[in-house]
Amino acid sequence: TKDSNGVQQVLLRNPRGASVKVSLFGGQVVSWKKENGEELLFTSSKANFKPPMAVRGGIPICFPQFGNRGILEQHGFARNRMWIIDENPPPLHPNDSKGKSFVDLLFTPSEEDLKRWNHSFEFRLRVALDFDGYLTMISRVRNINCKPFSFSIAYHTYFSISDISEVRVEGLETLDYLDNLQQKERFTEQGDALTFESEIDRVYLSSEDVIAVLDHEKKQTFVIRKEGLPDVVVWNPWEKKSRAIADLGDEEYKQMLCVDGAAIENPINLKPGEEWTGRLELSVVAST
Ligand code: TA6
Repeated sequence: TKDSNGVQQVLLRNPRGASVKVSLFGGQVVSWKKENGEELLFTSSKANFKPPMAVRGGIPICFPQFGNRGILEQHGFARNRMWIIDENPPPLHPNDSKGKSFVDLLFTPSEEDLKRWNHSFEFRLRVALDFDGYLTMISRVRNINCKPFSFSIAYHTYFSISDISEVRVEGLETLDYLDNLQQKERFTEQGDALTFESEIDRVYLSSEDVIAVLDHEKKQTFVIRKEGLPDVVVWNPWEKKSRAIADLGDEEYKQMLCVDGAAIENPINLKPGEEWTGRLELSVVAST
């Protein structure tokens, strides 16, 4: 299918009617629906679907840089580039295909990109939807025999929630985190579950556990499982910052929360020919 700007999208469906839509622009998941058609990812009503900016919502991939402390644009360039469908990807484990509908995408740097970030790599992304509606994203980044390089990565996941003040996040309780809103960077989470009453912009470090995003009103919980992605970004712009974001409605911060599987504190270093794999699995379960 194509979106309103003629950008190609791939629609994945499972036998129960759940679906995932992936845009070739940015390799961005733009929709993940339950079998009852309920959309699970947030997309801003003011999102602009015209390249070269990433759509505000879904799951933009921040690569090869997270944030704006580096030589590249905010969150790197992968989300602002056209990807292609990878017709003959190197095989993954059979479990990554069995009973799933999936698409394999490929991103390689353009001449322009190489001028700004002179490392030749292949970024292969598999997006898969399984029988139970689980969404899995597997990233494989390979250093194509150039000098060693390091990168950061985040699956910038905009969860659709009913009301930010009714949401809790479990699994981050005792972790250290870097706070993007304060000068002194590193803190340790003291609380039990994470709740929200103001802007939050943190990177929780070395989270090995499963993360749960509990939406009290919808009585459902997003479950985040990840491998190779030790950090977790938690972001909500809240009211003041939302007004400064052109492609986000002033009140929409109430219906979104970003909880991103990421590798930020310790960038991934690849020697020539080496490949890194990062895996994110999202599911949603009914909860009381
Ligand atoms: O979540 C971390 C963060 O860097 C925030 O500071 C905010 O800028 C957010 O990402 C969105 O970034 P974007 O470039 O997509 O507007």
